[in-house]
Amino acid sequence: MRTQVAIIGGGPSGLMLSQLLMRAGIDTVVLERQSRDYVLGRIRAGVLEQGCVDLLRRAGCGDRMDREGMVHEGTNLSTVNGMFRVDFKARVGATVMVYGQTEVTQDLYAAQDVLGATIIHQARDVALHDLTGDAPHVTWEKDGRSHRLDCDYIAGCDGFHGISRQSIPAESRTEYERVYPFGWLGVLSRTAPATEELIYANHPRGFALASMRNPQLSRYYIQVPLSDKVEDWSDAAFWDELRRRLPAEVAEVMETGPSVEKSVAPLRSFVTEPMRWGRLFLVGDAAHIVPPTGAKGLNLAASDVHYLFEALQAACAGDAAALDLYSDRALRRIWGAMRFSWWMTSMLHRFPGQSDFDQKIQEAELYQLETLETAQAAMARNYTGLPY
Ligand code: FAS
Ligand code: PHB
Repeated sequence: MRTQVAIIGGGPSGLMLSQLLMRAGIDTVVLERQSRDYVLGRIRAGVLEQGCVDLLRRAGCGDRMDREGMVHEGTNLSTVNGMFRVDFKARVGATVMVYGQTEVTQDLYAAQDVLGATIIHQARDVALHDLTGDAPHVTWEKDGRSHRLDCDYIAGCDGFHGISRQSIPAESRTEYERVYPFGWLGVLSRTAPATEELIYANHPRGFALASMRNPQLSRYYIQVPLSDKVEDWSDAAFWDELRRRLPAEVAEVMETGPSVEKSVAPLRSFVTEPMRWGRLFLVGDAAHIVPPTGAKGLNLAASDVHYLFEALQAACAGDAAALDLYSDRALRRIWGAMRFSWWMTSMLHRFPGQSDFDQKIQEAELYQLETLETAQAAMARNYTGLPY
């Protein structure tokens, strides 16, 4: 087999890149380790920046998002002193789209089907070869046989646990990491959202987040110790703890119900540099991870895709110079979102052993956000998306 761009990973990064390249007349093959149903069964991000929304529309995948997605002009934050709102529209003239990653992935798969994309699922033992040579290629196992795909370029879109980042020699990679001493317990429930917009709650018992997928589907999170497992939390215990952390006026009237999905996710900040090695280009979670507090994970994957698509389009037309700029260009925006996600996480969570001074600094940070328009503008600019 031969293609122009081999894409490792059939999550949002891989599918978005394949869709854009195919629409530009560039041939791709996507290699995905899991089944399609498995990929579509994941519950992850919920908030799309304007840049991600624009990219999905540009890829011809925005129709259902525009019909079913919810445009949010601001968000709420709460402390023990009450709840306040940051108005994105008023501060920076921007909004976000609330539309689940699961739906985004479904729309991308549907669009790829229309284009007749080659997406090989359950590709096992994917390996990358001759990345700095003249014959880059990918091999994998499937149906008891070995397969080979020759290509011009390889996009590593295979997430944090994928093979692509590991295919860059360790001595040629610099990795930056911060692991947070807590996790998020997330619940999806077929209940009406507690409020029209999200609530990020800073509480002495720990962080909580009230989010949603649509008017009948709510998504909630509470900070839990790293040692907690899903089976440690009954639905009743979750709802009780969530109500203790949300503002009383919200907790008293919110609808609860059985969880349709419940999971614990660890939180980390991670970046690997560079994002290019010969003919291999890392995209999305393969290169970076952010704590979900800033709703940046999926959105950073989108800006990586945007930059790499533009560079590959030029390279396939004979101008490979843009490929040399990809890594630095992507990392500039990645570090901006890395900082914001760290800032939101540091401001809103209870850190084990944090001092009274740390607590007062969190309260001062939140008070500035409540009372200073310039502080709100900075948050609004970062939350709705730094420029591409
Ligand atoms: P993904 O991990 O989504 O996709 C990588 C794909 O590559 C997967 O389908 C995987 O099966 C495949 N793969 C892996 N190894 C392979 C191999 N060797 N060969 C072939 N295929 C391989 N972001 C937010 O903004 N908000 C959130 O609330 C949020 N919650 C999250 C919760 C969890 C549990 C996780 C893990 C992530 C969460 N994220 C969140 C971040 C998430 O949305 C990612 O940013 C997003 O999935 C990135 O997309 P990809 O880069 O495509 O990586
Ligand atoms: C979600 O709805 O899953 C969500 C929203 C905002 C975040 C994180 C997760 O910051």
